[in-house]
Amino acid sequence: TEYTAIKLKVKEWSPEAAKEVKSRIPEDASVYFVPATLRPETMYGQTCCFLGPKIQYGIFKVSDKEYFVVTKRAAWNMAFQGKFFDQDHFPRDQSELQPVVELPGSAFVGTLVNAPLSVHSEGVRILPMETVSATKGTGVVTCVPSDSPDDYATVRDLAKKAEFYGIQKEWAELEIVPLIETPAYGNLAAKYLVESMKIQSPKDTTLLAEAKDLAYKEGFYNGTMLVGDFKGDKVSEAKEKVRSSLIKSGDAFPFADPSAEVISRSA
Ligand code: ZZB
Repeated sequence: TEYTAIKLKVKEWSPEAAKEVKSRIPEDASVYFVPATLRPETMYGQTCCFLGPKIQYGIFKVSDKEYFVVTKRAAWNMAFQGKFFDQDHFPRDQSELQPVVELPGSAFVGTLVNAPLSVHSEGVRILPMETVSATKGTGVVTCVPSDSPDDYATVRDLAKKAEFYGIQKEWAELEIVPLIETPAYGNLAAKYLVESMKIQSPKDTTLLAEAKDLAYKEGFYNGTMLVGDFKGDKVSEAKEKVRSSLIKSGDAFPFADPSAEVISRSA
């Protein structure tokens, strides 16, 4: 699967992560959470970024000034795509690729990051999502509740049970702005599908997989951009343009996940 990896720069650590990071990462270095997405054209609508609370994440050194937060598995894949080592050096063993810090996703919850292109330029929070897969992409998932049914169901649940999740309710309640107009599902496809299919919770995985498939197809084949530099373009055309522009600005890079479990479709 060919993803776009997006760089979400840390603005303020959660207290738990701050303790671990303090002595190990230089003050002047930038640390990025790096979600892998198949929908770069939806980055305008990012409202938070998800980690699996029980999944282990590493902070890996890219250069003196740059660090990435991803799963070890993703870092290993990135190492073969020119990250972390000198150009011609391919690591032979995972022991060559040690994280500077290793923590479960739960420790990062509450961290404030800058999400490129997002209308929420003040930043978005790292939040927990139980259904993140440790063996797909980077294990980091950027949240676009307008167009991803899983994300819509999850933020709704997080806001409803904020205390249970140990988060501030408002972190899960950033405004959901319309990004894409579709003939079948209106301009908030995920909300429409979750409500009309009566999806009750993020655990309704069978229905959510079906909703995701419908949202992908309708968005890609029939969607029109409502925001951004390519407003008015068909999604099928805007997708590649937004991707190129994010890569050109240094806010993203191509990332392949050859070993990802393929769930329902090919990109
Ligand atoms: C932003 C986004 C916006 C996404 C959207 C989807 C949609 P797929 O199709 O199964 O290959 N994702 C990435 N990594 C993981 C993970 N480790 N665990 C759980 N979810 C993950 O999945 C690719 C999409 O699943 C990615 O694209 C990411 O969410 C999420 F409007 O990024 B996406 C209709 C979907 N819309």
